[in-house]
Amino acid sequence: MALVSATFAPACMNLPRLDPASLPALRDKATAAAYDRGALAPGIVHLGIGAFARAHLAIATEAAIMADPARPDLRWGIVGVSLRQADTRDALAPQRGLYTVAVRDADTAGQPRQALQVVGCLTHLLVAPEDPAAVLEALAHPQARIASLTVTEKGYLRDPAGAGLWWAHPDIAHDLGHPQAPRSALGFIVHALALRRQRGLGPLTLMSLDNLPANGRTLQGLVLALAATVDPNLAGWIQARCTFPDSMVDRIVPRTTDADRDRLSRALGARDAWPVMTEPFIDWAVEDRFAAGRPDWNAGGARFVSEAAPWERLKLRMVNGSHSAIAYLGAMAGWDTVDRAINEPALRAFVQALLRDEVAPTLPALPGLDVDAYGARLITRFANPALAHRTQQIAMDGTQKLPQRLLATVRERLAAGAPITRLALAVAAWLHYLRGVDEAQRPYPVEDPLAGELAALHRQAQACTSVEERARLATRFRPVFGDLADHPELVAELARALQSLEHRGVRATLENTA
Ligand code: CS2
Repeated sequence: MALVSATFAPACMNLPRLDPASLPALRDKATAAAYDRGALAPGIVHLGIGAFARAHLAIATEAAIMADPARPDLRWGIVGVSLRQADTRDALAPQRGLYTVAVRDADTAGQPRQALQVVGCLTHLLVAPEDPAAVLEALAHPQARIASLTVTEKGYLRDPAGAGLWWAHPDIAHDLGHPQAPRSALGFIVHALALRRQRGLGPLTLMSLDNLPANGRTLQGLVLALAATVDPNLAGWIQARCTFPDSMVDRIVPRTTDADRDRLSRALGARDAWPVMTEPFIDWAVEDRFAAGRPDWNAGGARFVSEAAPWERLKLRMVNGSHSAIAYLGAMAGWDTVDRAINEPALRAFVQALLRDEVAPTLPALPGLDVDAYGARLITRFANPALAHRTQQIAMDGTQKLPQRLLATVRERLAAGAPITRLALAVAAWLHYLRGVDEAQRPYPVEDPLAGELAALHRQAQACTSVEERARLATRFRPVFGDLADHPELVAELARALQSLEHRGVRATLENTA
């Protein structure tokens, strides 16, 4: 399913298309690239060129290119790769890769406002299934220095039954047999690194920008495992020469809607087929371990750190943990967007207490970080009325998200004998969500790479005779709960929360829990 339809709302149909020729006329409405785009080298190949990468990596890269306006750093053009669909390329090719980022929030009177920037550093767009050889060549280009990824949690093909690569996944089997035409991000990386090695080219930095703990090291483990199967010497070469920095990325980037495109195009004075909407906030802590140089991303708000793990933990548990809690509770209660949900006093109080009492105590002290202020700012970010971030969007792929967002915190607190009531309610909200119908009986699809397994779990749960039995059964779902199966306190807390969600509903449960 295409994320955004290829049609335009009629209101902006008469506007000229955004492209290099239309740029000069737009400069009073948007800031825009002011360097020679044609001279950009293809220094970064980005796998998964979705909205997030275009509002985060590309914005920081654009700033880095222009850090010294007298001498733009032209090494860092981005080649954007879509691993599945052609829609991004179809929308942006007629615009020669130009697109607009709208930074949205509300003014002091609560009125939505936006600042527009036309981004120039995305120079090429490739669609992997159409032309896998072009993707391999982009990664094996002599001027490529960094391969970055936002392929979402499920794109790493980690084995749901344990650690390591999911050898049984059909894409892995396919990629081992088709070095010239891989399908997975891992397959492209491994076979492109083999080409670089054969051709005597320099190494790449492989940089994951996904919301996974130890995202770089995780990627490294998976790449090396696949490479060792292809050729043990290749794995050795990668190990010795390439780097895999860990990073924490943070920016809320909801899916662009047709209404967004229309409104943006009218404000810009040119039709942009696929702009990106985001918040003013941006954060990025990345380990300074680059095998072949890097842009001066400081200029775009990045921080280079020696160890990203504490920042990842902070962000995954505070931002993403509470985001997922809001998503499941909000979706069930019919609160369609995050700002709508967080303006419910009971939900806001619940999230504040969750962050303060159950998440913050598990975080390491970080230099210069006031965790209470971080939490307060997060609530303000969630309340941004100009984003309309849909709870159903965040609810997707729960099996891939819950372990690092909520259950890692649960595990630590249980080990320390600390209460988990609010964390358990968030997890129970996910279990409750799996029934596929909200409190107003509106059905929705449960989108998850393990949707089949979840449907089976749900069916088995229906046959249980008590809520305790259902909670215990749920904790045995290994991809999410791992070694927490049958944990008595977790089972008891989940059962209590489920009982309340099912019989009293989201609002009353929250009023009773915060
Ligand atoms: C969200 C994230 O969709 C989701 O799962 O929690 O995309 C979130 O908006 C970003 O990680 C914020 O940095």
